[in-house]
Amino acid sequence: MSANGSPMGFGRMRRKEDARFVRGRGTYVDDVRLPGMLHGAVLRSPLAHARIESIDTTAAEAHPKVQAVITASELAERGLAWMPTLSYDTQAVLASDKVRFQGQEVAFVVAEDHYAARDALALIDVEYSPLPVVADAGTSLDESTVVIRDDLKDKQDNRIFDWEAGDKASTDAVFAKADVVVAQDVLYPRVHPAPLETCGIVADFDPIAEKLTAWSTTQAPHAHRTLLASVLGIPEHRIRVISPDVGGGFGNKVPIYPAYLCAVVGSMITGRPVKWAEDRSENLMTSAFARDYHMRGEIAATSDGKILGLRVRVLADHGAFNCTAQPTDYPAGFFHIVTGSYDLQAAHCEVTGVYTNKAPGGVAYACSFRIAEASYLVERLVDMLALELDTDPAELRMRNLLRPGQFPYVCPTGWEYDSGNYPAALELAMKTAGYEALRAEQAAKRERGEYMGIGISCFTEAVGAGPRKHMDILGLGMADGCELRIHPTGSAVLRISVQSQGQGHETTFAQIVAHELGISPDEVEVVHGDTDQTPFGLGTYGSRSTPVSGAAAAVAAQRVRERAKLVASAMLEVSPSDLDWERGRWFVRGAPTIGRTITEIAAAAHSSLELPDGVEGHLDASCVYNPPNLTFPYGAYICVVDVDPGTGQVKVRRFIAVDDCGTRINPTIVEGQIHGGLADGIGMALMELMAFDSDGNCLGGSFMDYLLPTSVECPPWELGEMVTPSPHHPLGAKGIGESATVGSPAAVVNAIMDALKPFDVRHADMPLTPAAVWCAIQGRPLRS
Ligand code: PCD
Repeated sequence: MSANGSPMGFGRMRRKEDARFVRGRGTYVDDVRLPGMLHGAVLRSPLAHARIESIDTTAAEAHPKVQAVITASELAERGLAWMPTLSYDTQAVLASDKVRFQGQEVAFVVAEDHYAARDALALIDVEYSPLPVVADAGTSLDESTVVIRDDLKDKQDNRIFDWEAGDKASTDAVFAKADVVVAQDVLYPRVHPAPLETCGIVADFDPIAEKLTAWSTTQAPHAHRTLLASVLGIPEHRIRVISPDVGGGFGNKVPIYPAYLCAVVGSMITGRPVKWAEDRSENLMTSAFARDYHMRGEIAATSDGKILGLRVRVLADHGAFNCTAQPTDYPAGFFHIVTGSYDLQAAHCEVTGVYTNKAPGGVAYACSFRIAEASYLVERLVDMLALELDTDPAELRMRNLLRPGQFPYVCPTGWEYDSGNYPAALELAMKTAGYEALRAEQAAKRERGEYMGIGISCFTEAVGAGPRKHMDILGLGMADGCELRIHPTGSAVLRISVQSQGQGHETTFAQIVAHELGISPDEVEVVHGDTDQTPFGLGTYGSRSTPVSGAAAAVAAQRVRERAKLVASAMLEVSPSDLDWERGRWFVRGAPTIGRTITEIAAAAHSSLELPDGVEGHLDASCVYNPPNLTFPYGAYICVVDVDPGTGQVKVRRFIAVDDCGTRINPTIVEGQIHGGLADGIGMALMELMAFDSDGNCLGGSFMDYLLPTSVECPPWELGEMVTPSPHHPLGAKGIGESATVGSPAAVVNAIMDALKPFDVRHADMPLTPAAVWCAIQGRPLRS
């Protein structure tokens, strides 16, 4: 423990950043105010699909407070009417020929204040000719369906890609010999990351230095700078991206949005800084959504419950532009981890991506690139198989879970799982839940006409993208840099490429350095979110910060320690090979009282002490970490619900979550991450939905319609911990940020389906609103 109670490394400590957050002293993009700053607002399309006949901006330009009105034609002069997406598609920055989803950006007004900019939007006259709308992915590939992306050369249909993984022939073979096959259509509906802070930017282009400074709320400042450089044609060293405090990301702040480019152009035109801050409806209706996977799953097994194989077909609705974010070679992200936590012989999955007249996106909202969809599907299928075999779902899982001795395990679709003890996690969850007693309680209640359900989910995540030999995003390899500077007095500053959106990196990354060097985390300042001050790296998403950037920090600190050993050997006049390390100091082997602390060594490294040949002085070190593999956190969850058959109301009574993310740097932060993800899962299972009508009107444009879970819907979480270190991570740590969001929806839905078993309900799609549950009980289709 340090003087103020912080651990000298891993362990519980309060978050350093909260000192400013709880006092209201955070700095978010909307807090940035620059002298002479102007304000931007976006005119958006009211229609989901229409030809633009004309745009008249005369009246808006005449508004006394308006400085500029930008349309696609201004952008075209700068070659910016269209921009590349993260998935090798193009996206209209401002619509020129057509609008292709409701809320699409049509014009950008720059004015003296926010209100004037908004008012002037009403003065722009756009003439639209409506076109037929494709709001349903299921019809997008029909021959008669209108081609949405006729801007793309020779595009004849709405297909974006066909992709497959696994072995079709061997999968068909295991299905042919199976005793039981269960098949089901399962929808993972369109949801939204809905961070509390919406998206925004302050763009400041200095025409003299020809330098752009962009304060923006991004999860990936360095990648944004590189992309801005290539799109805008400004040399990368003359762009500085500053991502100050970020009020939640959840994947929503990975893409570059059209309005960001408009704000930059606005600043170029006016010579003044331009702020654009999105409102809630804009965020929900137009910025990156998640899921929208229409899945057909089949699971094959023997009659005594040995799972043999999995066959999956997915129609992925990507909206009007393919703006999903995932490594280049994986158009469906990491969906092919769909075999989950089970030992099976063969699997095959096919995914077809399609365009519809809906907002673009498809980001990995709190899952590593589509693992949420995969995990939900396999966990539903396993439960339906248990129903079919009339087996207890826990027993069926126990029978098929991977065994500890099977790691490293290569699954049928090619993933190499690093480590785990799955049966022990499920056992612990069952013990914590009191599984047997719960089943007895359920049986007694059923007799009385009370409907209680118990749902299990065993999930596996794959986080920490990723090894450069396997993945990149737009050609950028997924390694992360880090620089560690040790001051003469022994305190440190750590500069990292990733950016916290609330995860507490200023604390945990300081703890990593503290752990390696034996100093207090209070003596380590973490610098992030500013491309001028930090080394290159791909950013924070896919729970990659700890697996990749955290490893970089550990290795850099280990390099400092090795350098310190050489300096200590000079100080003590012994050979480095005679020195041993204990936390915080090098000492002479066999003479433990003779040693030097890191603080003393840091002073000596900056002093006039004669150092051994080849040792330059100072203790600074850096590292670029290229992970050898992903890390595979996993967990076993049990959810207990009570369902009111009269109203369809679901109450989540208990939630037991056993997680294994390897070494925990800060257990308090880890538990906070799990709590957040579990709440997310309850939200998706019970209430979250981005719905559209057949004209493509978005029905989820505010928090009145798009429901988020609150503490009212959440039970007190019951957490259990397992620690199986990752064998290839320098700290043994795996990511945790998204685990609970991946694992929890299936537990909730499985619990509800279990409760409805007496009504012969096998499956109903999320969100299981009271209406959806009531219709399922009545055996009626749900009309939205
Ligand atoms: N940790 C520890 N230990 C371990 C692990 C981990 O301690 N073993 C911790 C760390 O350090 C941090 C946290 O925890 O602090 C987390 O981590 P990770 O897992 O690594 O992750 P990151 O990268 O950092 O982060 C990310 C994530 C994501 S991805 C998401 S969605 C979400 C999560 O995170 N988001 C958020 N969480 C959160 N939180 C908050 N508050 N906010 C936000 O926004 Mo994506 O892809 O983006 O979709």
